[in-house]
Amino acid sequence: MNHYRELRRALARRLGPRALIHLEGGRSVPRNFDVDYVFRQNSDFLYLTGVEEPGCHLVLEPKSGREILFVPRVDSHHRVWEGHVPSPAEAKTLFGVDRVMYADELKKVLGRRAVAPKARLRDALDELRAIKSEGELALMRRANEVSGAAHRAVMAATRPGMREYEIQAVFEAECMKAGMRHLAYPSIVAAGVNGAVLHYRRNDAVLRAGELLLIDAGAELKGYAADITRTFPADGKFSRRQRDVYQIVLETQKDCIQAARPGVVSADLHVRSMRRIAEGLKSLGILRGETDGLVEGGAVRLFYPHGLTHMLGLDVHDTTGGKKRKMPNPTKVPVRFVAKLEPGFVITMEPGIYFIDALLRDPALRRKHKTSVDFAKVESFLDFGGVRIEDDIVIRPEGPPLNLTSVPKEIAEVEAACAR
Ligand SMILES: [Mn+2]
Repeated sequence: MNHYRELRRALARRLGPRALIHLEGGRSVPRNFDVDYVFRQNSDFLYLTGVEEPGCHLVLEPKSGREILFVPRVDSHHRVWEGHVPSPAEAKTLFGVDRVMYADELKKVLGRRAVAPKARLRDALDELRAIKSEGELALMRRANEVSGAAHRAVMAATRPGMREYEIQAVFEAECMKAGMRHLAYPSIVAAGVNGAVLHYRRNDAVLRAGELLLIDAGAELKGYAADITRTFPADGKFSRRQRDVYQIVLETQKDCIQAARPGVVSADLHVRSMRRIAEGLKSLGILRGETDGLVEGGAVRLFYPHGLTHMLGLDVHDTTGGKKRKMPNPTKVPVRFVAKLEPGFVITMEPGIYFIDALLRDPALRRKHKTSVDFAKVESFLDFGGVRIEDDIVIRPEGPPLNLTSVPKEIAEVEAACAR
């Protein structure tokens, strides 16, 4: 309760005493006749209230310190079908807001008074949401613990012959059993070559012996996301080739995690990861030439085409921190998330190596990178799929970040977690 009140006060302070803040929560969206999509509250509304019910509003009046939560007025028909909905009196204790009214009274309260322009409110929220409070970190730590346990359960339960969705069911059942009924994003459960499809969503193929399984999945708690990826062998033992590629990704990830400190620019970390991966692929004989050229010329991107990191919070790709934090990309590689890391940022660390048919068989790309890439060697990897390892970390004022994710990732640990 207190943590939400503190966040509301911080927003009020930021917008000044003359502002009148009105925030509308999410509304139910119909899926088809009499059926709504599973409701997920608007992230800003969750940030300020923790209220997970649809149809609510929040009004803050910084000058008087007044806070009013508006809840929908429901009739007896609604109660018959949907059950009890908290009354204003109940909502007051439930959500720790001084005053609760019905949503149909909103107009009466706002009258003709001007509310803070949307862009100003947006920016203030983005600035605040970038730095996680202790209360938020506690929720994120818990979402990560439960998701981590679910990843370990998946390693223990997976066998060749299972469908990807059966493995998905293991993950999601573990989260639900621990009380987390919502996922932070649709689970990616990708066997073999599907691991090279970055946003794979079909999850219906059979996992075969000798293949890797890549699972990118996380639960959310009060809206706060965990975003974790692990890649492990279907039969519990890495092959020589799988081990070689995996080790490059793992070393890259560990190196970038320890380098994530306040003041470091996220884009520089991305370049750091590209260099590590370029060197690893050189050691496998897949890439050749100067590392700088491989990074700046784009050859590495054929095998590692996504970002190293993104902000994490109430959105799985969370706000990048508002206008004040915008800065030019200091590197020569295109990257979407460019920010100086600050204490209290929660970010992911997720390098990967993939053998993506659509890129590696593209004639124009083959011509462009023919001196940097041994395409004959690449052919023998087109059945490989991909490896990604992703943890969630908190930037601390000093020293290395706090890693929220505790799931086996060293080769020996992964094999032990997969032991039959
Ligand atoms: Mn991620």
